[in-house]
Amino acid sequence: MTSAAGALDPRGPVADGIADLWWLMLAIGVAVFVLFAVLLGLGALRGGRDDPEESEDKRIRRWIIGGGVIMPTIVLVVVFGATVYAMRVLPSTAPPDALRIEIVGHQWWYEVHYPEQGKTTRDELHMPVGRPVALQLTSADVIHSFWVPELGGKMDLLPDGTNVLVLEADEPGKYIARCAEFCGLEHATMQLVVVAERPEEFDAWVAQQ
Ligand SMILES: [Cu+2]
Repeated sequence: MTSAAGALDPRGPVADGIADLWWLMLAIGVAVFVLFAVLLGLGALRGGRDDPEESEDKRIRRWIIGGGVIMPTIVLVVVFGATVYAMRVLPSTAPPDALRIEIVGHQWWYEVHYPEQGKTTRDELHMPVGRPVALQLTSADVIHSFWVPELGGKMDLLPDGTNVLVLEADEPGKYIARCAEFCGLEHATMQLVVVAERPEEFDAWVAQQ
């Protein structure tokens, strides 16, 4: 079965970190929206009846400093902290036990090469579950991008360099990697099937002709 679950149904530790950050930002966004909707409602109901004891100046300062400085600072610090934490979850260099896979983007297909296994495939990537894979991404022509929402973030395939994307799948499954950078007429059809399988199944696939 090919999953169409998306980034909010993560199937690996890297995608987990990204999804957690997304939910936190959604929760903060909803909380801020509700708070301001309530304040707006209260303001409308009170109809401009102000506390006569409080000077205009003081009131303005309270809203500007509280709503315009303190609150955004708290939100930004929390989001910044959570982002830094999520970035620590996302490996930027390949762990030593990672399986190395080279991917070359072409108009409009992916060439997949396993240097240690001496295997090459087209538009199909097999990976063992529970082990990080280090994808070395490059392009033979224009800029493409590689994205498996259930497993991790997006990474560009550049013609003049190699980018490394580390992914890991927790459970066996099939996922679609889509090209996420407009690369020409058939960009929309450019995709690759990711087969995450148990290590023994992966070894059997490698052993196949
Ligand atoms: Cu494309």
